[in-house]
Amino acid sequence: MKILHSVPSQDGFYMPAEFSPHFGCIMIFPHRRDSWQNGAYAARKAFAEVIRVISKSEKVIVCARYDDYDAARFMLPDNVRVVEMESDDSWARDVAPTFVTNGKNIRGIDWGFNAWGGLADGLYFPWDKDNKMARKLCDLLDVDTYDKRSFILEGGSIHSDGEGTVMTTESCLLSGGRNPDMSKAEIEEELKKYLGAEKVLWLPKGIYNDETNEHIDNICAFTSPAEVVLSWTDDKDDPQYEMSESCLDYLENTTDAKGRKIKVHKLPLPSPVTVTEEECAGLDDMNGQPTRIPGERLAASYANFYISNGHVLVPQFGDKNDSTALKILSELFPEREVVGIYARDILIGGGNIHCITQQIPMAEGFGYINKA
Ligand code: KQY
Repeated sequence: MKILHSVPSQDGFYMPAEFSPHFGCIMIFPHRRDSWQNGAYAARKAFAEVIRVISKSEKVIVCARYDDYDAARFMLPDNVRVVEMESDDSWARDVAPTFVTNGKNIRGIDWGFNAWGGLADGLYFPWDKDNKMARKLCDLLDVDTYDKRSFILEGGSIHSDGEGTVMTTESCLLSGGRNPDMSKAEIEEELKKYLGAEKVLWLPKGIYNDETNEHIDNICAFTSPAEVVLSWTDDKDDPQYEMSESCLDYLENTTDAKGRKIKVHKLPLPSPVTVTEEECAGLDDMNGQPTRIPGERLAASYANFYISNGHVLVPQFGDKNDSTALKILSELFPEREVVGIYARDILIGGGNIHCITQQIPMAEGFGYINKA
């Protein structure tokens, strides 16, 4: 594994779309008692279900802390690789490397991670174990690594169509806790250089009360080049309405890197999901402060799905719109099986299925272990 100080796009590397073939997927076994209620018991069951489905069509590598290794090994299928690795929490999307490819090989990007805003508005302290994971994972996989720790970025804040277009949100990437000394134009330039993109789409907003400063992966996702789903509500009294509307307006008035109009499919949101008194009681406090307050609205969205080689794994909330979301996504992914997974116990941690997964693209020059 070499540490690289060159620039991926200049080396011929780019970030492929999530719907392109994968070698596998990285996940982290949950443990943090102020993120996951009742010692992460329910979250572990939900993660295990996600892992079980993904592992049907791609290799899953699960990082577990020393203390959790036995529990992870016991709960997870034999074809899943469990490796011991320390972490602060369990958001592989944000702390694992972003992988780029030149069509033959893959490399990882090691971005800086500061728990979604550092001392300005980050969600926990310290975050040093999480910040080391991308490099450790590149080492484990034996892929060369771009050192970009000077730039704060989480994987959940970017989506790529693999054809030159990357999407993000202004609310997240221009937030004061990430790269406050850089202008929007400078941030855009870094995204283009590191993700091999020619155009960055800046959606103004994300999901209401999303504690990541509104990651793109909760509001909008590519389902194919020039085609996206956008989280949507028709309720004009919901603060989400204006947020989604501003994104729709933006998407309808722009084109992608290839000059194509973007086809937008509205993906209805579930009715607002709020955390209960009982759930809050199951969460440890964080440095003396409650992690969540009963009645707090969680950032529930069906757009936080994961596209594996064989499936699309979609969060479900016990809501009347659960089946509508599955139907819409089934039509958009006709070659994959669309599977709903009850995900309230992941949502309580502050994210969902996409946030706990990070895909490793397929490449002919990479494959250090047998395929799933
Ligand atoms: O949504 C994500 N990508 C991560 C959410 C982190 C929440 C921490 N409580």
